[in-house]
Amino acid sequence: MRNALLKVSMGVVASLLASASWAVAPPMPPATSGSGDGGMKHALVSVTGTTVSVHISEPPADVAPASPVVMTSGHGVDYAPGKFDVLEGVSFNAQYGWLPGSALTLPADRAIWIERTGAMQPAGSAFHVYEGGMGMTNDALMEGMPYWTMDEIYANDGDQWQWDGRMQHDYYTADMPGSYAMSFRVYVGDLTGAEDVTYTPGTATLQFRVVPEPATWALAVLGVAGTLARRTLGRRRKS
Ligand SMILES: [Cu+2]
Repeated sequence: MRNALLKVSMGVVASLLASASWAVAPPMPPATSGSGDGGMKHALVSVTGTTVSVHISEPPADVAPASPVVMTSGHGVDYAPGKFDVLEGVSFNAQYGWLPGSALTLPADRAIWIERTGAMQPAGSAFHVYEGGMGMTNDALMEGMPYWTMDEIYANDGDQWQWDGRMQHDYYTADMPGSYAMSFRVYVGDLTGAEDVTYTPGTATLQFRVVPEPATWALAVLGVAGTLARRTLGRRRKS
C-alpha cells in the first residue's frame, strides 16, 4: 500500500518536473517588464458628463504620455497552453491595463469602445496586440488567464474593441529593438461600435521599448570586432 502510494507520488513529481522543464505559463501582466520596473500601469478611463478622459497612472508620479515600458524577452521559452505561442521568439509587455478611473455609468444601450488610431515602430518590425484580460482568475466573471483569448486585436488603425469596464491587460509584442507606441481613441458608442457623438472621446498613447537581446549584443560585438580586425589588417597592409 505504502509502496504503491510512493510510486504514484513519485510519478506525479516526475511528470510535474517534466512538464515544468518543457513549458511554463507566461508571466502575469505586472511581471512583464524587461527592466525590473515591474507593476501595472493603468490607463484610467473616466466618463464625466459627456466627456471621456484617459489618464495614465504611473506610480509614483503621474505623467502624460506614459514613459515607455521595456518589453521582456520571450526568446528561448515554451509557453503553455498553446494560445501563448504568440509570445515566443519575440519581446512582449502587458503592464498597461485599461481600468475605470471612476464609476462608469452609461445607458444600457451604450458601451465604451477603444479604437487604434496610430502606431509607431521601427521600419520592418512586427508590432502586435493580443487580447488578455484581468490577472486574477474569477470563474464567475470568466476572468483570468484561463479565459484570455490571446486573439489578435488592434491589428490596424481603425480597429475597435469593446471594453466591458473591467481591468484589461493586453499583451503587446514586438520583434526588433527600438521604440514602439500605439495610440488609441476611447469613445462611447452603441453596442455595435457606432460612435455616439454626444460624448467627447478621450485619447491615450502607450509606449514601449525593446532592448537588444544578449545574443544580439554578442553578435553586434562580434561584428564590431570583425570590422576593427579588418581595419587593423587593412592598415597593416597599407604600411
Ligand atoms: Cu491592472
